[in-house]
Amino acid sequence: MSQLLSRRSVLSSLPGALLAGMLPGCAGAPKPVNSPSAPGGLRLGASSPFPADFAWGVATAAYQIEGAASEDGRGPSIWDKFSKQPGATFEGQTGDVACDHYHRYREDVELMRTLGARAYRFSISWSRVLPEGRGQVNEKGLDFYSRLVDELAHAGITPYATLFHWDYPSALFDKGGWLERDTADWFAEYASIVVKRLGDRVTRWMTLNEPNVVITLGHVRGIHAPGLKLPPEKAIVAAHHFMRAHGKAVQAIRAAARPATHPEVGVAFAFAGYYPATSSKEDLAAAEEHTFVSGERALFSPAWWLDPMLRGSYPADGLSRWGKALPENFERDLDEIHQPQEFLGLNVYWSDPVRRGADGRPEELKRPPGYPRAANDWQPITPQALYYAPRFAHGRYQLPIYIMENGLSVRDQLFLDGSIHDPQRVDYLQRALMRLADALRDGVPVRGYFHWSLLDNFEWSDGFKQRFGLVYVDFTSQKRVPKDSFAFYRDVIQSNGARALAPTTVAADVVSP
Ligand code: BGP
Repeated sequence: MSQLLSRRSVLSSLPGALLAGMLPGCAGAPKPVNSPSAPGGLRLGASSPFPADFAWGVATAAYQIEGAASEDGRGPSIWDKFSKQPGATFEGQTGDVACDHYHRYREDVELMRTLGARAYRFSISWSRVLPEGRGQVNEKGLDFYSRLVDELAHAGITPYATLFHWDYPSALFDKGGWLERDTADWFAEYASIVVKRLGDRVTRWMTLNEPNVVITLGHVRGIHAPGLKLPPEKAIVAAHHFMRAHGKAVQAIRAAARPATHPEVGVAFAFAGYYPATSSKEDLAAAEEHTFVSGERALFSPAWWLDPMLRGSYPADGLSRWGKALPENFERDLDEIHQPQEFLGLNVYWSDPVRRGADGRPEELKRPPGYPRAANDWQPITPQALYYAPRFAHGRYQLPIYIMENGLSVRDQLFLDGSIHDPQRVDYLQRALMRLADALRDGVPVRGYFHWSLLDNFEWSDGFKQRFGLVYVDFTSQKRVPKDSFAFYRDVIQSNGARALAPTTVAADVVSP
């Protein structure tokens, strides 16, 4: 079942209670809108607003690229187990070998050096470091990350490390996983071990990647590991523990890091916000308001997760719907969850149009038939998300923003001339960066952009079917071939963004706003 269900169809297939009030209210065709500072149509020679120290980067995650699943003492994670269940992933594919990055990391760092990447976001496999999730440390596992970090230093690339990118240790899942309150302490212990070993060279840390996706797809819909189909009331408890794990890990990172290294800590959140259907002030306000509604869709919504972490309280609308499901005395945990962070990481792939409805409430709109989409179907082509997500997130949380993931799945193939031509990705990347530039021009402090992904990789329940890389990977030979988008992004980085804003005729209306 699972691989046929697109992961982003999540919102339309949640259980009844979560679904109510979430479907598009109307099929009215929205008028094209342009971002406030950048009218569509012809753009000529816009100047680059990207700061000189902008973190131009690429992103990956451990289980999706490393392989070496049972080598050098690594313990199993829930993804090792889940991907081996019949029907769980596309064609039964697993991350056992993936991109074999564990053995080829030097080659991959060299690719990044050629790209001119200034920063690399990768994740650490918890069960490679602690095969049982806690207790005995696997030094060989830590050594791998230490070698990787040294290699990055040689190449002049700044490491941005994520401590948890979905591969929860199986041994701890057997002890209750995110439903168990102690999971927060287990995670903080692990964070401390990693930071003690790598913190002399790694100073940018993310606690969690997309906890809202883990809970929604892995604990409610069962299409991601661990494959649970919990009632939403239980998932609310698991989400609360996730937030406590975040808070405790932030404290553990700061305690384990040497203060002189000035560690910066944040979270990477799947930020699926909304954009205004027209350029009217009313629609802009409706889109912003709707982005932070939690209520019925609490488990996926930014406010449900980020308000406790960054403002110290659950949002009122979500609380009135789900308050009874929260653990007793949950208020006592809020100080622990609410920790100072240096930045907010957003993973931005798409967003939906909203206008101010006739009844004064925000109203979601359907897209016109034939609206362009990525190869994975869940991602409509909406580069304007790169303007509105950082703008709205910064407006509410007042933190510097990083785009920690953004990219496009394309049906890439090797052409007769030996190259991988991926004009869709090049076009998308340019449009996305133009919108991000608009956000910077409008004063949003965006500190970096990480393209998902460096390499084609194991895309969770879609296996190797979805290709997101700037580098094509032949999964039989493990040969890497940089795509046309690699060369484009290299030029973008070299020109500090100017290449993406170079004189171009933009058919803004092709993808509406
Ligand atoms: C994000 C994940 C990434 C990556 C990306 C692409 O949600 O953080 O790990 O997988 O999405 O999406 P998918 O793998 O669903 O195609």
